Amino acid sequence: MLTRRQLLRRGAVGAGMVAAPSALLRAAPAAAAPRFTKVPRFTVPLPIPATATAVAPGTYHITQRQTEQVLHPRLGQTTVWGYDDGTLGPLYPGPTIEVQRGTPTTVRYENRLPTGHLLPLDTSIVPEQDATVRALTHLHGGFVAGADDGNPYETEFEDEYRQGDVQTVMYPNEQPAATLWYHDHAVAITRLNVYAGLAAFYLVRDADDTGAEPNPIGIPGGAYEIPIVIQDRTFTGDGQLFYPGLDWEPEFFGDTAVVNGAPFPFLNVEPRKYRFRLLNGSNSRFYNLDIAGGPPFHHIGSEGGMFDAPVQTSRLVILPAERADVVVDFAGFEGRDLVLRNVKLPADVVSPASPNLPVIMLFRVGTTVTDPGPATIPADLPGSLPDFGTPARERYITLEEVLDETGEPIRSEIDGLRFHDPVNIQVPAGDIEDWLLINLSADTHPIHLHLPQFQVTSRRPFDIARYQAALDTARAAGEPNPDPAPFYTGGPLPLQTDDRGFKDTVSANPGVVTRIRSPFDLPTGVTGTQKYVFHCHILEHEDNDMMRPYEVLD
Ligand SMILES: [Cu+2]
Repeated sequence: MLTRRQLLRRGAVGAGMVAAPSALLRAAPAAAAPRFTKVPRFTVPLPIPATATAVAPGTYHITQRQTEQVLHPRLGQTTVWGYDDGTLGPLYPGPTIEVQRGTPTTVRYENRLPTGHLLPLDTSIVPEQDATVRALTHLHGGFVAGADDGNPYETEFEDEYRQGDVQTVMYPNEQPAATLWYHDHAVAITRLNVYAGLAAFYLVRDADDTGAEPNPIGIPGGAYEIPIVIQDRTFTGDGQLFYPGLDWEPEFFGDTAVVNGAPFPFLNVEPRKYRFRLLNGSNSRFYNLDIAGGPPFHHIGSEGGMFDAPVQTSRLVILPAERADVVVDFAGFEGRDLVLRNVKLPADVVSPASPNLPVIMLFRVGTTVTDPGPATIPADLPGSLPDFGTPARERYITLEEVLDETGEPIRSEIDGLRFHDPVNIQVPAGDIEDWLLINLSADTHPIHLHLPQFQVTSRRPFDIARYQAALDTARAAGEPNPDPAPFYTGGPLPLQTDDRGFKDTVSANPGVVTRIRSPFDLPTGVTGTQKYVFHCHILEHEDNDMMRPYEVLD
């Protein structure tokens, strides 16, 4: 008999079809409505995320609340969870926090969510089987102290934020201008909290990357700079968010592309250059974006900020939590409708995604230009090629999927350990380390480190079976993970285009050792042991043990 996973891999059924019937019954109205709503394409405009209003210079009060929002007229009012800055009400996606490099931000996050979850919750993977809604906000990509990071190792579960609780954090904003995002990170329910809507942009600006037009870099700005978060969702027959349950699913893939909160939107553009700050905010889905018959992407930056120079590409692979800063020039495409597609992934990037989601949104190119903007794509950008020098040490880190006796995934692990197992990685502050991500599973995992922006230095294929055998022997003897060097089956693979920049999330492909070189500096004035996590950013994996603590020792 085929397992659920095999069915998914064969594409025989969509994610929705494997849902526990109980969740469907609970979500469906008494009258026989269709199970799922198919939302028509390109009928609503792309929303531009609102900008958060500070309560005082550098100070924000953000409240998590449940609300109803019209994502698309076909859906009616959809219940979502949003971030409320106190002036605009709760929003999905949340309001963008925009800051200046060098000026710290204080944020007070207050949980005013219901105590019961909006979505089916598998309590079997939650500490103490506690079904109470918790919130915990993480600044993804932020260079911050452990206590301000919003990670579930620091909070040790019992200190996560229940209804009425307040999380207060300070973000120093010492880092280069970059596209960061804040999103929920409560242990074992992150996938549900983010799916319900708790995600928003956080943009760090500096004297070059002002966001205005013109600017010293010569890139588009003002109304021509647009943050775009791509997510996938499935909607029930009555227009509500559908999430399969009640059992943990190894991945979630929706049938509807939701961009800045709108299903399959269109964006009217002028025939000129735009800057799009792309974020994959999906739970599990990877995208390989292209603009069918349209202009290429000029890739200008990744998670850590700007590249040293743009890279032109017609395809852009973006995994959960990755960001791609791109310039797209619509000149010469006057009057055209251009579809942003999601095409087949490159062979080395492996995902069990089903159903496919081939269409994301539409660019409707007008015929007139209000303001011509930059005449050319700049040849030089203010970033640099990462070059961290000689590492103090190497760590061999295994990525593994745990299967039950029928071959069905029951959880994922790092180093053969679960999240709550004792910490095994402690890095002296200021050290540079190479982490070798040894992917023994069948799928690609986007691995995210809290704290640093790192460099991808190599990707090399290795023999999974032989390494696994050596690993089993080592584990039986209580020894650490073996060095993968004797198990390589070839030389370094070509790096991916986004490996050029500073990264906080990297695709670790199956059968490949992905070597990242990372500095473990702490922000100015931060002393003492700092607690962080690193994890797979497939949220279903992260929630079910593909996350580990690590410490920076000062
Ligand atoms: Cu994963």
